[in-house]
Amino acid sequence: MEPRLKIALQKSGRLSEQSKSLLRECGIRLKNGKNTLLAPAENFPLDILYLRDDDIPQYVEDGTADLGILGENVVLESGCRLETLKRLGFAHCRLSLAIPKSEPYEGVHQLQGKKIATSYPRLLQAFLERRGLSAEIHRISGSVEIAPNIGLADAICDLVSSGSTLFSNGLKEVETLLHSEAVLVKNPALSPEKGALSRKLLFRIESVLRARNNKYIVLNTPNDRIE
Ligand code: PRT
Ligand code: ZN
Repeated sequence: MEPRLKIALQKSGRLSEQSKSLLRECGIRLKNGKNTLLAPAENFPLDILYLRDDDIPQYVEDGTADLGILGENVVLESGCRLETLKRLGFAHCRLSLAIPKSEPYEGVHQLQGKKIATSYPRLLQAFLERRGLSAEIHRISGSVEIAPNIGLADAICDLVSSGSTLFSNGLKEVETLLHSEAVLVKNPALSPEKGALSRKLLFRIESVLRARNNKYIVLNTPNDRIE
């Protein structure tokens, strides 16, 4: 039987549409199986596994999926051993510490011994340790930004893109731990056949990204500079 690759994508969320468009731009026809967990592509030996993004690192590490597309923030927080093949240029965000706007900020030492709410306890812990600090980390899975207002925490560590969520909750960004974007990851121990297929897919993805990038440069070059 011909080998097939299995790629894990986020089922529904911020990464879903762009992950699927990237594969479509690679010339891969995806079926519109809305409620299926596993859907075969029609013209490439690829099966799509639709998961919650948090589950993707584990599935790829243990080989249930060969590849995955997810935020680098989730890869790093998971601690799973995965190989990052490519940064994909979408879903840019940063993981930042924020405190109430009304408080003065004099430096990271100010967070020593404070209560910090986050969905990224490992990355936060590592950041604090690198600075010789310790804090009371409260792991919460959603609506982290309301924690200071309800007295649950002195600070938060959360993903930020436009900054409007922090702003509307009366918070200000004071430290950036990580800049993240969507990445393509791979199980480090694929069979030679699957390794060859994944190189073929990566080659197509790289061509799509290069073409997108060129288009971007042309669109942003003043007309009198285009030969
Ligand atoms: O259901 P599932 O578990 O699969 O999805 P999820 O709810 O855990 O993740 P989802 O879909 O919200 O995000 C998926 C990935 O998108 C994240 O892991 C990041 O890699 C990336 N990403 C990019 C973001 C953001 N930008 C982002 N702004 N993820 C979350 N946010 C949230 C942030 O947590 C905060 O609540 O948006 C809010 C801040 O946005 P601004 O624009 O107000 O600053
Ligand atoms: Zn998630």
